Amino acid sequence: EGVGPQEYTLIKMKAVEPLPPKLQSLGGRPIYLVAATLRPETMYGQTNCWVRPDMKYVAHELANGEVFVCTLRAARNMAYQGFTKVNGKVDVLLDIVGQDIMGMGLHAPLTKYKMIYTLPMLTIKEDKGTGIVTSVPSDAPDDFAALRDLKKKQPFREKYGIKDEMVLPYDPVPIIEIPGFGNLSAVTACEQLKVQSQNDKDKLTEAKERVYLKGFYEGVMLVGDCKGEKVQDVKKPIQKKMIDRNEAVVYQE
Ligand code: A2H
Repeated sequence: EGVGPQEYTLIKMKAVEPLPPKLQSLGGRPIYLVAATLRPETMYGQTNCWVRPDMKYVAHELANGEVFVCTLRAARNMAYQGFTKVNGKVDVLLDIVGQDIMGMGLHAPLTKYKMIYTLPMLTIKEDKGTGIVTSVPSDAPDDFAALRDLKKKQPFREKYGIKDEMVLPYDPVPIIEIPGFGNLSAVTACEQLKVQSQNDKDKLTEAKERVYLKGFYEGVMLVGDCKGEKVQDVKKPIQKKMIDRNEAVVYQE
């Protein structure tokens, strides 16, 4: 990081009607919450989508008529990457905050869950990706800790208007085996380090260090077309499969 642009896969999560009140003026249009990820091969394990309740987002229109929800900062980057009608120009349709799209139903690619929901994550950064993050609690310690916080704390769900059925039925899905960490590496690492919550910053950093590199070199897929193959060999083919189905696009920043 730091030198030259970082390539992300933008995962397109399609809004399911009925739309939340703040988006209702866009009814009938193809609306996507878009999440930047470095791990397209983990999309089999998506359980929810993270948004930050107090963060500003925009709904903006692309050249192809689709509507993307993300930060204005990300929308501006997209406008210089051929996403919009006029190069460098963002067509903002709506200004919203995360809470306006909380508890929203989405269809996400590759996951076994028919519908997933937007849930609150308070540690999302404004200056990275789209401000929308897809959640894979099996393989991302941050996602596991944040999902467990919501599952454990009813008042936390209530504060953001999250219904039990948007959280409680969703469990980490075994999708990648990492030697020494089993098939739910983020859960294993969080247990080893006794991570208490999503705010346990130092322990989460350590948990990530334990699993990410090892996962890249030694992880093996347990699901999908690439079952049995190594993580480092399947990133590109799985990214391509989603792009070909109009479920993802490449995004740089
Ligand atoms: B990754 P890097 Cl399974 N704020 O996707 C906080 N985190 C953000 C973010 C933001 N604004 N935008 C993206 N991210 C997360 C999957 C995943 C990710 C797995 C394992 C590791 C992992 C599922 N969440 O990231 O600083 C997104 O989470 C490892 C760092 O550019 C994105 O990929 O390296 C990753 O951070 C990009 O972070």
